[in-house]
Amino acid sequence: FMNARHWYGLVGAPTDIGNFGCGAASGPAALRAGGFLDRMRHQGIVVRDMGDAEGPAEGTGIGEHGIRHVEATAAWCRAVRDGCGQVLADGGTPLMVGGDHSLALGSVAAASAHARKLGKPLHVFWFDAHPDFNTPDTSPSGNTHGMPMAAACGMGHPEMLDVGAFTPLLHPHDLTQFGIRDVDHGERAHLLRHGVRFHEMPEVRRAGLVSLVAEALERAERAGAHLHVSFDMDALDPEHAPGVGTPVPGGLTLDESVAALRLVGESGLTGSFDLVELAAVREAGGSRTVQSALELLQAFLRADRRLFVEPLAVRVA
Ligand code: EXY
Ligand code: MN
Ligand code: MN
Ligand code: MN
Repeated sequence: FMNARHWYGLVGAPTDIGNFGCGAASGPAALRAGGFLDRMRHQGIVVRDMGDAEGPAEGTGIGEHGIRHVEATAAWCRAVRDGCGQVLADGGTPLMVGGDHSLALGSVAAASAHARKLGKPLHVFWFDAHPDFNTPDTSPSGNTHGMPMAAACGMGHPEMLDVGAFTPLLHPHDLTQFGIRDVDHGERAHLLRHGVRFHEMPEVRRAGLVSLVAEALERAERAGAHLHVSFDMDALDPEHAPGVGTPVPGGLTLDESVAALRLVGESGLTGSFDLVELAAVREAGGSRTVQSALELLQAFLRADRRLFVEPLAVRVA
């Protein structure tokens, strides 16, 4: 018998095109150097290194639309879309490692196309200090890493809306955000108008991260959704992840985030996963941020129910 074990495909995206110069391009190499693949293999978890997506070394600056490097961002997102799409087509779970958060537009495009093929709705869990729900007219910076979720919901520059084979990629009611603590004025208007569930830190402190995640998992379960999880390292408090492009105090602890990702894993609902904004080069001294990233990924992978539901043994003729 050949038992096809569930497997994961690491898709690196070594770019900070969405927050140029923040250092997030070092993320994939830093995670590999931190021993991620060996550490998983020693625990019997199959993670195949699919290599790195490729894209432009730099962009063309701010256009008349007020977005920085929009064409280059879209090119990187298409490369990430194809890399993650290949893993999904081959029956694996993509682990996209960034790189800045604009790249999640690519991994979400792959997840949305796959969900549509399976006849499932797409649900997204977004762990982040930021909603990343800006459009060109509400963005204070013009940086595309603050825009991917607005684009996924069909709002933004045509170049970004064209990353997917269709738009919108996601219904805003199926987007749940955790750890939010830095929302721009116009962005908040978008979130409220479109009915996005964004759990800000005061609510997370009151209700508890795990219970909010459990509620969202119930919704995803009821909907029979393909769940895409996108973890921005700046969701963590800077104490646990100093090496990020846009740190914001008062974030999630590593422990509660590990507990939340363990619960997500146990649901067996996760079809694709991002870990982004790992700007390890920005961190003076040790590798606190890389260690946090390793712990988060390990918590999810060790708990992932898909690993334990042994697929039907395939009789090898
Ligand atoms: N909301 C601010 C902006 O749009 O420029 C900051 C965005 C930070 C985005 C990081 C990836 O989460
Ligand atoms: Mn983000
Ligand atoms: Mn963020
Ligand atoms: Mn709805």
